[in-house]
Amino acid sequence: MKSRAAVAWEAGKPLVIEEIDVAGPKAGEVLVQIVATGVCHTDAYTLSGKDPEGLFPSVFGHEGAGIVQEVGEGVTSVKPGDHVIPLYTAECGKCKFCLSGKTNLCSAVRATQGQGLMPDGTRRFSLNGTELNHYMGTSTFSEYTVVPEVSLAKVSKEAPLDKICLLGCGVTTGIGAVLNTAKVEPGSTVAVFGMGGIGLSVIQGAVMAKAERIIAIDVNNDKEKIARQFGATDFINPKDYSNSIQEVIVELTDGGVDYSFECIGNVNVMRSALECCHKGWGESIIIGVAGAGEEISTRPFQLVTGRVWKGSAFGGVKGRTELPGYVDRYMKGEIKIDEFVTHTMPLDDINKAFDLMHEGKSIRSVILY
Ligand code: NAD
Ligand code: AHE
Ligand code: ZN
Repeated sequence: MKSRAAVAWEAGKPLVIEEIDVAGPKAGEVLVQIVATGVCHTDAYTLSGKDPEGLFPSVFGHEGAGIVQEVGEGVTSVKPGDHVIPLYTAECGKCKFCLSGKTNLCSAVRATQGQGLMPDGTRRFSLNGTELNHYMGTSTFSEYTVVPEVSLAKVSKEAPLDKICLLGCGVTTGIGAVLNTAKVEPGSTVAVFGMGGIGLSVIQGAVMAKAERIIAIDVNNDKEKIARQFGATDFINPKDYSNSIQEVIVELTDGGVDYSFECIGNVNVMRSALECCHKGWGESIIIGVAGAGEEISTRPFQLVTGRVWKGSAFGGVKGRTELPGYVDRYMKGEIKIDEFVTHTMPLDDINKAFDLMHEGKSIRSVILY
């Protein structure tokens, strides 16, 4: 079938709207009509050429929601008409990772996913005979996409797809990092670096966890208002200080924070986020994605003296099991999503969504097909 899609032909170049060919779902696969998709910084990161797994040409997008159109042989968990959120972290329930009870990092389709392929090693997207790579197992920048059955969370049909698409990445990642990865306790002091969709979701998670003090840090002063609306008690712009941001935070918090979260993808800020943690128990969670070849560093003494460095992917959330519950909690008013959507636009304007993100003018742009 034909599908309108935004194609990434080359690193660093704008996406091009094309009418691509989408082949039907094979065994274990599902054809989904994407109704809406958010644009996450990770899409911009891969488009920049800094992602070691970045492939061109590709159909990006990983924060979508849609409706099942057709299922391949053997698919039993979803049927045409079901509302779904594609998952870049699959959940097969059978692999070593899923069975461990220790992680959400399912291995069922991850290897082929990173190579831009479906699990059988082939592609479903092409244009004039040229094959296009899949991306993160989701490719939500195409109106019609094919994904593995294990990469779909079936959710309530009552929920608006143009909002719950953000549970496909940003909102879930931030809340999950607080509740699953850090397990923030009531009364905690928390520092959050980067006030994009991820950092604001961390703030939302910290409020849910009943953190007492939530310090938002961003180099863009325009982010202060929304950070406080989400529940930040303090806002700090590192540019306002001559000493390091970790020194500023340690002084402000009588020795450091209980938990910090890096939501930018900057390895220098990752160091600051670790070093602003309290001696003996402070934990720092890396969420931001850094470019190929970049490395983190700190004095080992920081860890010897009790600080802990952790990372979090998709907030440690097992998508098929837990995402339907996140959707229900949104419907009950317990999770905020609408407040993240600062812009909506048709697919034709998708490059504007990237511009707004780079200019610091948006939290989330949602593409409506
Ligand atoms: P975004 O671009 O919307 O927000 C980033 C924010 O960081 C902006 O407000 C910007 O002003 C601020 N910032 C930039 N440099 C800064 C600095 N030196 N100090 C303080 N603030 C600074 O991005 P996003 O969509 O919220 O994504 C954030 C990061 O999280 C990206 O690296 C993205 O790839 C990553 N991410 C990771 C996961 C995961 O599962 N681990 C999931 C989603 C996104
Ligand atoms: N391809 C990159 C890694 C990118 C990365 O870390 N992705 C996050 C999700 S970002 C969503 O916006 C993630 O879940 N990672 C775990 C995984 O299995 O990919 C690289 O460096 O190679
Ligand atoms: Zn994302």
